[in-house]
Amino acid sequence: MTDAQPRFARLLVTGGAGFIGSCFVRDVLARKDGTLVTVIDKLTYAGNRANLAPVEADPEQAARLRFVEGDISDPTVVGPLVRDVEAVINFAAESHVDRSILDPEAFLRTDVLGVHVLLEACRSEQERNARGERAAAPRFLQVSTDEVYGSVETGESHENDRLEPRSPYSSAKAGGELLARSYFVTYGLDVVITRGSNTYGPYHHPEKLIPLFVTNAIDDKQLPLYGDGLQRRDWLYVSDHAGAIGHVLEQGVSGETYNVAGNNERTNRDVVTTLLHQLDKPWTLVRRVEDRPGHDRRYAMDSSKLASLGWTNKMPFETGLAATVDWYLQNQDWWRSIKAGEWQDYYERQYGARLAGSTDAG
Ligand code: NAD
Ligand code: TDX
Repeated sequence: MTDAQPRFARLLVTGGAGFIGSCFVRDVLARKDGTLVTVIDKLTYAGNRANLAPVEADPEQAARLRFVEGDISDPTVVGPLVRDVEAVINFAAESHVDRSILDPEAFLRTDVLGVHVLLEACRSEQERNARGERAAAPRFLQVSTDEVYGSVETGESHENDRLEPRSPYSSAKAGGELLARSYFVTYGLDVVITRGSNTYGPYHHPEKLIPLFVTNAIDDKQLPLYGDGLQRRDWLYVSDHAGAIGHVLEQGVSGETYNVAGNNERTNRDVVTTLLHQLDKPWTLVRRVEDRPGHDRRYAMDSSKLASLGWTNKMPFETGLAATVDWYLQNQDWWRSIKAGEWQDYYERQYGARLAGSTDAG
C-alpha cells in the first residue's frame, strides 16, 4: 500500500477490456494501493481479455480484479455490481465512427440506453444511501469525447460551447452525456463528465487510424487515407487519457464537465508521414480513398479547466507514437488474431470498394 490513499477504494469499470478502459484498469491496479476493481464488459468485437493479461500475470493485482462478462444495458447484471462499489467509470461504448455510419443502432443501445441503465442503478444506490443502507452514494464518471462539439474549423472548444455532433457515434455519445448531466440536475446524483480527444497507444483496436496504418504498413499493405488527408486531430496518449479520467474521478467537481486535450494537433497526413518514417516504410503505400461521409474536419479543445484541477499530460506525441509503433512490432500475435475472423468482413465492407477506386495520395 502507498501513503496517498485514493478517494474511492472499490470501482466498477465498464468497458474495461477495451482500449482506454483496460489502460485505466492496468494503471489503477499497478498503483498497488489496495483498490478493488470490477470490470463489466460485453466483449464485443472491440473487447479483449488479453488487454488485461498484464494484471492477470501478477497475483497481487489479479486478486483485486473481478471480471464480469455482461452488457451495461442489462439492469439485472448492472444493479448488483453497482451495489458493491463507491464509483462507476463508464468507458463502455461502441466507439468507431465508421461502424456507426454502417450500422447506427448498436450505438444507441450502448452509448445512450446503456448509460441510462447505469444511471438508474446509481440512483437506486443513492436512495439506499438516503435510507442509511450504505455509507455514501456512488460517484458516476461518464467518459465522453471531443466529437460531441462537432467539427471545429478554428479556435478551441470550451466546456460550455454548444454541442453539435455530426455522426451517429458522436450524437449517441452526446445523448449519453446529456442524460448523465440530467441525473445530476434532476436527482442530485454525483456525476462528472470527461471529454477526451483522439487517443492512441498500445492495445488500440486496428480499426482506428494509427493502429490500422501501422499494422497494414508492417505487412506492406495499402493505407486508405480518407479524402485529402488534411483533417486535423489532437492526439492524446492513452495513459495520459486514463490518468486524466482518474484525476477527475478523484478531484472533479460534481456536475462539471472537463475537456481532456492532447495538445498535439496534427493533420492525418502528418501522422502518417511520422509513422511511416518510424517504420521505415514508403509513402507509396498510402492511397487516397473516398472520404468518410460527414467527415469532421478538425477537433481542438481548451483544457485549462482540467489544468486548474492540477492535471498535466506527460507524453510528447513523437515519443508516444514511437512507443506505439514499437508495441505493434513487438505484439504481432495480439493484432494478428484480431485481424482474423470478423475483421475480414468489416474490412471488405469498409475498404473493398474504396481501395478498388483509390488514387495516388500525392
Ligand atoms: P473500445 O471500442 O476500444 O472499447 C469499448 C469497450 O466497451 C470494449 O471492451 C467493448 O467490449 C465494451 N462494450 C461495448 N458495448 C458494451 C456493452 N453494451 N456493455 C458492456 N461493455 C461493452 O473503445 P475505447 O477507444 O477504449 O473508448 C472508451 C471510451 O472512451 C468510449 O466511451 C469512447 O467513446 C471514449 N473515447 C474514446 C476516444 C478514443 O480516441 N479512442 C477518445 C475520446 C473518448
Ligand atoms: O482508414 C482510415 N482512414 C482515415 O483517413 C481511418 C480509420 C481513419 N481515417 C481518418 C479519419 C479521421 O480524420 O483518420 C482520422 C482518425 O480517424 P479514427 O481513428 O477513426 O478516429 P476519429 O474518427 O477521429 O474518432 C476517434 O477519436 C474520438 C475515436 O475513434 C473516437 O472513439 C473518439 O471519440
